[in-house]
Amino acid sequence: MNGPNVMNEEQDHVAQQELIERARKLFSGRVDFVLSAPGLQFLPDPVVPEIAFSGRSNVGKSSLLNAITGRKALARTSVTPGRTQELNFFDVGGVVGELPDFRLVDMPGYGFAKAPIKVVDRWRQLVRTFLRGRVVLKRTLVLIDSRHGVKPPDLDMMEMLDGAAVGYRLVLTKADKINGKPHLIPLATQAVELLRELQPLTSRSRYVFPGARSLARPMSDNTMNAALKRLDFGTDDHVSHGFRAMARTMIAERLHGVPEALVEAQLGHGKSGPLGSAYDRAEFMEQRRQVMQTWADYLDKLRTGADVIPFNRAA
Ligand SMILES: Nc1nc2c(ncn2[C@@H]2O[C@H](COP(=O)(O)OP(=O)(O)O)[C@@H](O)[C@H]2O)c(=O)[nH]1
Ligand SMILES: [Mg+2]
Repeated sequence: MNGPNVMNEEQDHVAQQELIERARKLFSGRVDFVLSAPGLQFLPDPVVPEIAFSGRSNVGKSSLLNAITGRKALARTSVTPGRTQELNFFDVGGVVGELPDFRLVDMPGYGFAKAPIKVVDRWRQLVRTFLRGRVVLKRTLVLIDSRHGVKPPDLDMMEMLDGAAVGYRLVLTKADKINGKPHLIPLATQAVELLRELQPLTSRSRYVFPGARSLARPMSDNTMNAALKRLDFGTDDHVSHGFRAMARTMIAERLHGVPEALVEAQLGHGKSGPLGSAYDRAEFMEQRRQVMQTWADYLDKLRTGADVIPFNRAA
């Protein structure tokens, strides 16, 4: 019955083991620091494929390089952000004295808060020119701190990579430092519709909710509260966080049959105990999606004062 699938899984597993073994052999061979290039005139000749590691200062580039190559201190890991302003090259594979199989490139970090404009400009110039002109650069890894997610400087980096037509993959670091689990919010069809309506109005921004003064920044935390104020709700009456509390109470009181623990899980309250965590898993996304849809339909009903025919478009 499950023959073909089992075969595929086994084949995948074998293929993966072979890859892991090849990587182990490769990295137990030559991995040598080549040079540190503070400017483009110092780059090694572009003669073998290169894979670059990029990310904010302190995100864990050097640590990842060390972990992949199995060396403790190949790339210097530092706790002083923004100190390295060089492109560091490492030969991997092959015999010393001959060309390596490929090179790894530890790129200078970005996003350091207190760097002078001149340093940032120099960084931008170096990285952009490197990305544009480096034909042997096959792939770039963009490291993202899992605790903070994608930040504006990371978007800048991805846009530079897009501009240079260099393919990239995101790597999440410091996952061991995350407290709790990521919080997923399924959207009701109405919410998706509204976002689609909004898109033509904000497509010049990279953000779904750009700032009022600058499209280059996300909306401020206070914008929703300011909007409520303009609607004449004083801060004693209502603040944006109150929508959560309102949902919590009204779903329990007015929408019968929705388990309390499911609502708690959807709000990310992550209560401990057998009930609290029962729904806090990916398998319950369908139930959680239904709660959000029922809630949205109920709110529509309050607004129109009558039952609404639910949207049937796929979210
Ligand atoms: N807990 C934890 N610490 C990490 C991880 N990756 C890097 N670090 C630490 O973060 C700091 C900066 O790392 P480093 O590799 O120098 O970052 P770089 O500036 O991007 O090269 C060091 O203290 C590392 O030990 C990780 O996955 N988990
Ligand atoms: Mg480093």
